[in-house]
Amino acid sequence: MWKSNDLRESFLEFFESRKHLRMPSFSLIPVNDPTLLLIGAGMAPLKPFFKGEEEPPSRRITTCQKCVRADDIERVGRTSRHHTFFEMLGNFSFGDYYKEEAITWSWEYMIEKLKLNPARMWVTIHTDDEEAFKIWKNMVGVPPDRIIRLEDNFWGPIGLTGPCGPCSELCYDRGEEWSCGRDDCKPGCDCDRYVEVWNLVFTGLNKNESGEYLPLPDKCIDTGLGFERLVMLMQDKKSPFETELFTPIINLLEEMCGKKPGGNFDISVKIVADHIRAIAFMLADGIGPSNEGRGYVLRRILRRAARLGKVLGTQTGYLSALVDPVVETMGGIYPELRERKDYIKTIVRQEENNFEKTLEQGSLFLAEKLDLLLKKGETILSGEEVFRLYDTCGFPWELTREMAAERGISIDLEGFNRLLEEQKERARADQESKLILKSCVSLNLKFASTEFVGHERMSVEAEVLEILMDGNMISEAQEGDIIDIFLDRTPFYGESGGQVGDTGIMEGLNGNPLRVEITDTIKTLDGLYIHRGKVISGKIMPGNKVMARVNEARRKEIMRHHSATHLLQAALREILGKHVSQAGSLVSHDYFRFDFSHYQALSADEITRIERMVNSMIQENQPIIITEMNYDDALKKGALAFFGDKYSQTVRVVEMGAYSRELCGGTHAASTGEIGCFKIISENAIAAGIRRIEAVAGMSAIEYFLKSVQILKNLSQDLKVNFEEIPSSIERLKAHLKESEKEMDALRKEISILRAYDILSSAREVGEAKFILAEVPGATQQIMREMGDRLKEKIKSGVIILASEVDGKASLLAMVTPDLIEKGLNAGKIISQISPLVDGKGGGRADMAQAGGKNPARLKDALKKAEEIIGGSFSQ
Ligand code: ALA
Repeated sequence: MWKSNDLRESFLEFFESRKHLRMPSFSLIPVNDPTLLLIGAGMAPLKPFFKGEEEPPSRRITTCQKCVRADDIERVGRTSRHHTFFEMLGNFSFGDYYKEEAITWSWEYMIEKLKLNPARMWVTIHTDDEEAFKIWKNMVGVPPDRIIRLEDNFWGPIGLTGPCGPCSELCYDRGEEWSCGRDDCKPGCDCDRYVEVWNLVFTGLNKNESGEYLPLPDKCIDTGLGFERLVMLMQDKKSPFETELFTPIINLLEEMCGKKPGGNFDISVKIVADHIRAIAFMLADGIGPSNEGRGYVLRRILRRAARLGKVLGTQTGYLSALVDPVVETMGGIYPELRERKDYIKTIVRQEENNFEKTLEQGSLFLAEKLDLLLKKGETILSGEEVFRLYDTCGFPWELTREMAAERGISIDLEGFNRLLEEQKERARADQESKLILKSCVSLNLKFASTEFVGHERMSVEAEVLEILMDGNMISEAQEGDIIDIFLDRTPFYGESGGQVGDTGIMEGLNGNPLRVEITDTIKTLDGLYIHRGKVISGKIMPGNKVMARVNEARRKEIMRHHSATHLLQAALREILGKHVSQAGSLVSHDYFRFDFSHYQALSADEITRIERMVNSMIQENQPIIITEMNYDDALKKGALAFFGDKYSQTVRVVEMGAYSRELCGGTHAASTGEIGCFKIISENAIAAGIRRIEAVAGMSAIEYFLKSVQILKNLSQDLKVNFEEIPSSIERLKAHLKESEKEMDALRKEISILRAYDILSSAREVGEAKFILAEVPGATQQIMREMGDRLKEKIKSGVIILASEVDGKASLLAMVTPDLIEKGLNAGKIISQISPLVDGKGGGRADMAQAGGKNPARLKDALKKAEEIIGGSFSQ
């Protein structure tokens, strides 16, 4: 029987022997593709190669790609073909071979290599694809009645835009017993009889932003063979969950919760086994649970699994325990799982704990709402409620939907989305305008790229190619206009890879008085540079020759900060561990931030050690060497390649002595010494398991130190001590303050005693009992209690009601002696009856109760009411 590892290997070898370059799986995080949240197909990371935007390292590539798809999450566990995490085997051709090879090789692999029974194979093609029909029939020999034409055999694009085309699928007939029984059950049916194992896409089109399908420069092939399904077939199992990919997880899970046959037990177990793989792989690739984007996908999957765990009867901590079998089964193929195992487990554990709290609060709240709806006979939970659960309890809407559905109630998703949108709108507007520019494919520009000379030079003579204003092409711009300029070449670095865009100036040549102040530079996904700026003088039009000059001082500071991020990353990996990997960054001229995976806050000691290490790397003054090389060679040399870095056939490797070697397209100082100085200014969490360091380098770091020293100097002058004595001096002041506060408290007490005596004299007497109702302006709740206690000492029997106003707020206090409690008086009840008069709420014990309120103007009314209550109950 085929082992899963051997199967994976046999596929890759099969295509290697057909001259394909085997590449390791790409990260689950898409690079430079704002239309895509996660990698969900083998071809997704290769989009630029299909589109001809980047040169592939080979015209034939084969991979086993990690994929996550969360759109069909509800079907996971119920069918044998839905998974959130799965592996996709694929062979790809970029303008090399086409249908004939793709089809015949797929057959050869399935029938000759894997020895699957050809009598059980069916194929589907796109309705109009005569070419594919002929190849299947004549070259492969599939009987025509087993070639099914399907209208929807058209694949892609993945994400909003990208390569796509008609496809052809290989299906394996598992036999009558798997059929749904419908008369028209055949390949393409939704049931489990005909398993679609391999999808061959004849990728000839690209869908653009306007929704048009345009031919790609070259015809390509993209195939996807579902690995889990293949293992299922080759091991003759009922579903992938019974194969060795899942059984170690399922066995442990059943051991933890005790097998409970019947009900939804089996399905829940499968869902959890599926989800834990997605969780482990996403965390390993540096995605941290959060409320945005892919972080939210992860959080949703994690919370769903955590909740199911509760249903299955497991203990908290069970999810993190399930990470072990995932790492054991898959860690050999995907070493990132092994490297980050502890990190993954810690984050899962933290999320589980947090979710437990959320779940308790949210479930109670939701149950209440659902009860109410059911009572009223309604069937829809409003968008506002769903949003409130999401916003205040961190409840994913999908979970609300599931829990509501369990009680026959649906949710107003539209209303929820509207509220969510409103909340995000403002923050997004800015980001969006940049994104549109970044992916400006709809502009119809007549040129394809901008030559970037900014690695070597800070100024260059260039030609203006196009000018945009508010997104429209214009033929001329005047003084005062804010415009976007395209040049044939530029020294301006365009915002990308975390580094901000350059600013500077463009000036006319040959006496042309033109002057444009450039305030930002953006790089589009197609590699065009957009210079945004304001015309200060003269006119600008396409065809003008200009001198483009980067603000050099600012750029040099940016370079210092960028180089410092590399040293920081090296130091973090040295001091915290190799699980640290970059999760994002922003490099500016006056500070930078660096996001990375790590499970807990850094200690003060760790921060100092990191700062020392980076500064000593700076002082070593190692040259910063940048080389262009082949992507594979770079990885072989151990260069760190991270999210946000662009991959292509040739990559830039930035080396700083022996400390750091990273793939990076940014601009850098010439040597580490140029960075000058480094200081961390803050460290905190931005998502579970993702930390953010903000730091300064170069002149900004010097300024930071100068400013800090100035503050110390001022302090030392104020305190009249020298620097070293400042802490002890502050300690003394603090002790002094505490002492004074104590004295003040004692004085307050004394005053309240004196006032209590005063009040006592105003007490009304009924037999043995004394009734005290008094306003004590300025008395805090604490003082009122003191006064109450004093008064109670003085009277054997009675009721005390005090009312005060402090800082515009009302306070009330009631005390009742035990003998009167027996007679039916109750301090708590009095307070709960009188506090509404001052817009307050309160209550307490029978002998003592307090309340605050917002309306002190009605304190007198409250006292009056108290008098009535007391009088009333006493006379009873
Ligand atoms: N890209 C194709 C798929 O995912 C092969 O099915």
